[in-house]
Amino acid sequence: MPVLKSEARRAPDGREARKVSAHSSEDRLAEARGLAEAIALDVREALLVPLAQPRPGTLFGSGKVEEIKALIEDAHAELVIIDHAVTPVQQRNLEKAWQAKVLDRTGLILEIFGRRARTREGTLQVELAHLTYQKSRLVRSWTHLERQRGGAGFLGGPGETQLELDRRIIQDRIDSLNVELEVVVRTRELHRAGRRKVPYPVAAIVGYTNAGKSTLFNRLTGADVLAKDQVFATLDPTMREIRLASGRRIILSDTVGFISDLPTMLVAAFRATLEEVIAADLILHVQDVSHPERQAQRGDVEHVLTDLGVAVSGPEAHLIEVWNKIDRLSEPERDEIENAARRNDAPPIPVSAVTGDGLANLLAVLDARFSANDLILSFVVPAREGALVHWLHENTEVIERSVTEAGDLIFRIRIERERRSRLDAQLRRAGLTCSIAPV
Ligand SMILES: Nc1nc2c(ncn2[C@@H]2O[C@H](COP(=O)(O)OP(=O)(O)OP(=O)(O)O)[C@@H](O)[C@H]2O)c(=O)[nH]1
Ligand SMILES: [Mg+2]
Repeated sequence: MPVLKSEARRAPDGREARKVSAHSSEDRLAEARGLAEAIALDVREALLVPLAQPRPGTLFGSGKVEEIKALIEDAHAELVIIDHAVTPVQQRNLEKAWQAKVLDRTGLILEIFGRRARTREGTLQVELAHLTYQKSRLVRSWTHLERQRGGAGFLGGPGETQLELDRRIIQDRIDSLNVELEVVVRTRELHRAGRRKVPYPVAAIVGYTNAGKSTLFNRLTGADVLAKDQVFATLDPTMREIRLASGRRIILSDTVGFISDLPTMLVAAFRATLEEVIAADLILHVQDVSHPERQAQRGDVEHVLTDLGVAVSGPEAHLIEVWNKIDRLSEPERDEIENAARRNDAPPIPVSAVTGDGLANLLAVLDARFSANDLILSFVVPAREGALVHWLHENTEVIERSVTEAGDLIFRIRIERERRSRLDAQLRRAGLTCSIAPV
């Protein structure tokens, strides 16, 4: 199955493309191959097709269409992936000319996400993105090929069979999905609110797909999340609690990776998941520094974060860059990276999630960041103050609790500085005005 990478500087309908990708053509082609392989497609051929003047009807000129047709026949390919936007008209014409199914970048990414979704929320989000995509392409008509196949698998992703439904029916389904998603998200938020009763801050790991987010997550939490040399290995967010050297507990979260030209409908559909990231107290932006395209990948991630309203630089930013895979660098490259990290205003942290290099430093930085705001307090609570004892357990981190001879309780707790006044109010209510003594 050929993977084509067209190099058009203009969108297929002739409008100026929104931006020229910062990634090199070869890298984009390799990435497209990786995307195809992520859903176990057997890639027979992968080639770059220069595209000086995209044709509205067929994207490529007639000579190219013929040339590719020969390739498809030789390879017995059933599917052609074009790593570029393809209009519904172009798709239909090319499918007819080639007698093969044509998929563009957005279609392929949606397919991968469809296969990876595990949770109810993930499934709903992917279906929503699929339908939105299909709705925007409703003009297409169906070739005999697709009618014959159908069913599950590649041609039967969520909603694929609904392509022939009219816009209104698709819209109805989109509306009901949105309602269902809202319920799922609200339930999750309730859980989150429950979890946050003990106020552990959250650090969210984000980054380009395959940067090593899950490997780092596993290493730091002792979890066993799937980490694989494959794009979009992770789709659903996972959270785990870790305890730092100072005793400070935080929650680490691992989530879906980003990719260049992430389809907007996918970002929109995953908004609820990504909101976990936005709500995090700290973002760890994991980057594969051994990747030739690391700067372009970093730009892509920052672009998505900015779109989501997350400040990536400046005083507002609560983001730390984690420069991963330093074990893959040569000695001089590694020195260069470490020097560059030191020169930076908000110093990035070079690590290797595989060898464990730099992780102690990363944990120390997290500890300093999260514990800076903590107060550790000790005080005595009379045994009769059951409500106060309950409140302390729900709202602070109880480090130690012991009982005096008289049966009163000695508490040693950790609380964030900003919450001190709430604690004072609770103590006053119990008539314990000046019993606090920092330890
Ligand atoms: N050499 C080396 N390989 C690493 C390192 N960290 C991760 N990897 C490898 O990179 C590949 C991707 O790792 P993952 O942890 O799955 O990456 P991810 O960012 O979670 O990827 P997605 O969930 O697919 O977005 C795996 O083959 C890891 O073994 C590292 O520090 N050094
Ligand atoms: Mg992952």
